[in-house]
Amino acid sequence: MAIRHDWTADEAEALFKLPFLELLHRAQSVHRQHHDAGTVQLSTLLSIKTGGCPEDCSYCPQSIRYNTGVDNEELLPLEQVLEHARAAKAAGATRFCMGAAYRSPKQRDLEKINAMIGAVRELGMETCATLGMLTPDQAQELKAAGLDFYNHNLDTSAEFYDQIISTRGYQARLDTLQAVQDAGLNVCCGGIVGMGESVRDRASMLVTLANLPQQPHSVPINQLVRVPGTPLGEGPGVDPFDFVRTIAVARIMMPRAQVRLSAGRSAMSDELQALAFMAGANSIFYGEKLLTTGNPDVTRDQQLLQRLGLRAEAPAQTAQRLQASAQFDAAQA
Ligand code: SAM
Ligand code: DTB
Ligand code: SF4
Repeated sequence: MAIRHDWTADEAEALFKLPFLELLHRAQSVHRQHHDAGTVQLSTLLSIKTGGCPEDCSYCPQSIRYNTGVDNEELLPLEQVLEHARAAKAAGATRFCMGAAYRSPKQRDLEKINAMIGAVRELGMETCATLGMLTPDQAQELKAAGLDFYNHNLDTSAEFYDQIISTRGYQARLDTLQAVQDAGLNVCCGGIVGMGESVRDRASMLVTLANLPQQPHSVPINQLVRVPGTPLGEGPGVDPFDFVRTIAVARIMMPRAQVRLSAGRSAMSDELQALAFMAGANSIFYGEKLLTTGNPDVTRDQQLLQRLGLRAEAPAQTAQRLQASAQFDAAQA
């Protein structure tokens, strides 16, 4: 089935407005054409550089502008990062994602991070980093260091973006994504649900993602974690069905992507998470911590997968998936 890059916001919004079970059925059908519906990929996050970020993203506990109790820490030493990666691998994760609270990385930090990437890759895990905005040269450097994925979220629609962040524009996000794609890195890009955006905004963000020259390989759908002290620290929760709808529409519009049920799982029931898998999510963040906030513990997640008869993606499957996706990209180019 061809991948479409000509989605309109009206079409996407119409998907959001389908009766819930109809939408779920369509998403599950697309999911089964492109994926093994019994497998969920596990990614573990580590904040390698926490806090003190100069940006003003309204949702983020790591911005220096908000009083959230998150301290400004140094970049972690290589050995400490490796210890976390080894533990993540032993617990069953196949991807290790290193996050840094940067607007963009400085050259001397990038050199240290390159060494981390090389060492994590030697463990036989997929590597992912999220370090803020990149120049084309920096993206190529990360690729040469052995990076598999770069995470850089659009977070919301172009129309709503300036309500959430004032210190950078949407185009800067798109430019980094282009640099990442040009460097031959796999793109991990998604957004946050629950920041006060409209259904049209959710549709518009997914249209931007799906219509990129190459659709993202990974699409994290985060439910806003309200952190006290941030401008979005208080407010109503999102309707759980609307959250699941966002996953379903992402699945339909980006059939080959790994759609990740990302932040916010600690506040979700097992039944809601099962609905998200039904809607086509096939990846989760796995491990007790996201970057600064909590995540369900591993035994709880292992039990959840077992209760649902789902399997964690095995390392051999991970390698096959990466290879198949590289072949697909080459054929498309
Ligand atoms: N500084 C880099 C950047 O902004 O691209 C990388 C790290 S940043 C923390 C990565 C992503 O985490 C954000 O784009 C956002 O989607 C997500 N995130 C941050 N705080 C969140 C929150 N409170 N709830 C849900 N997602 C959040
Ligand atoms: C993504 O989309 N979500 C992750 C990861 N990419 C870097 C981060 C979620 C952060 C949640 C808030 C925190 O723990 O600080
Ligand atoms: Fe900084 Fe990233 Fe948080 Fe924005 S989301 S404040 S860029 S760490």
